[in-house]
This record gives sequence, structure tokens and C-alpha cells, in this order.
Amino acid sequence: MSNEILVIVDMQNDFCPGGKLAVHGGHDIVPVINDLARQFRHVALTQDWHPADHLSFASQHDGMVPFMTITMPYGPQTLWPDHCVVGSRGAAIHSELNVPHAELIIRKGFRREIDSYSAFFENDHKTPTGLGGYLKERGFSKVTLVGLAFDYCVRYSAEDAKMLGFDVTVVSRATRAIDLAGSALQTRKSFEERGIVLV
Ligand code: VGL
Ligand code: ZN
Repeated sequence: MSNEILVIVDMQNDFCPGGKLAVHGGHDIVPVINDLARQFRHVALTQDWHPADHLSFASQHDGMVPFMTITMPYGPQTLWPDHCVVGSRGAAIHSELNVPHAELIIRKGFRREIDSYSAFFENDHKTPTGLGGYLKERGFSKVTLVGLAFDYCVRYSAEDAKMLGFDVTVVSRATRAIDLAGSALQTRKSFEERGIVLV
């Protein structure tokens, strides 16, 4: 339908097996997403896109290793292995993702000082990426989310979309979790509380 859009989150090499921040089974969902995308007239993609010295990288902090949490001016920040560096092969969209009709690719996380899990707002929950305005201006009211990772970028994108007033659905067979410290379960609970539909 013309008021619905599929948003495919961060289907990039670095989040797939062999990548720098591989999500278990991340590549298994590529054919699932390809099938689903054929059922949508409108599709947008997101792309995690970090400078090589991004402050979400553990390598930028003395004595820190990936998956530790630090406090940034905007709140807690999990530290990650270097990933999705601007222009790298790891940052490229998975080569088997087949969505030639995608109408937008929105990049996020390109400012060194701040990470952006959500496709709508950076991790300060204030700085917009522009996606919310784009979707509203195009007249979309229903957003379906798939991709990686369920408990990070898909989660925060879904929550922000709901907060912005969109009807939000996440398709569980077309997403996979990183699952740090129970984050996948927390994500399912949060969706239930907020009225985000998980199918
Ligand atoms: C993501 C951690 C860091 C994601 C991106 O796409 O879920 N997770 N950068
Ligand atoms: Zn990232």
C-alpha cells in the first residue's frame, strides 16, 4: 500500500558472519528480506557509517575492549569493535541483498562524537537523522522494520518510529540479535509495552 514502507536496517557486511561485528546468522536473513521486499512498493535502507576514529570504537579508548560500556556526555555507550568504517568493504550493503526498488539509503553514525543506533535520532535521542521528516513528507504512516541488529539498531529505530506516531511492525524472521546481557528479551518486552507489533 502507498502509505507503507519497509525499512531495511544495516544489512552490511560487517554485521554478517566474517564481518567485524558479526551477528549470529546475520546473512541467513538476506533471502528472507529479499522475498519480503518484493511485497513492498516502497523500501528504504539504512547504513551504519562511521569515521575510522569513531568514539563508539573500543580502540579509541585506553584500556577498553569491545562490549564494555562507558559514559558519554549523552549517556551510556557500549563500545564496539571497529566496524562499518566509511568506504570500507565492511560498510558496504550485503552483495546478495536484492532491493533495486529501494528509494532511499540513509547513513547514520557519521559524527565522531556520537553513535546512532536509531535510524531516526542519534544516541542523544535529540539529533534527528532526517528520516522521520522524510517519511512524513512522503505520506507514509506505517513502517515495517527488518535487518540488523534486532536488539540495537532495529530496536531503537522501532521505538523512535512509534514515538513519532508511525504504526510499527518488526518481522522477527527477518532480523537477528546481538544479544548482550539479555538485550534480545528486553527488546521483546519493550515492544510489547509500546505497542510495537512483532510478527
Ligand atoms: C549496530 C552496534 C553498533 C546495529 C550498529 O546495526 O545494530 N549495533 N553499530
Ligand atoms: Zn555502528
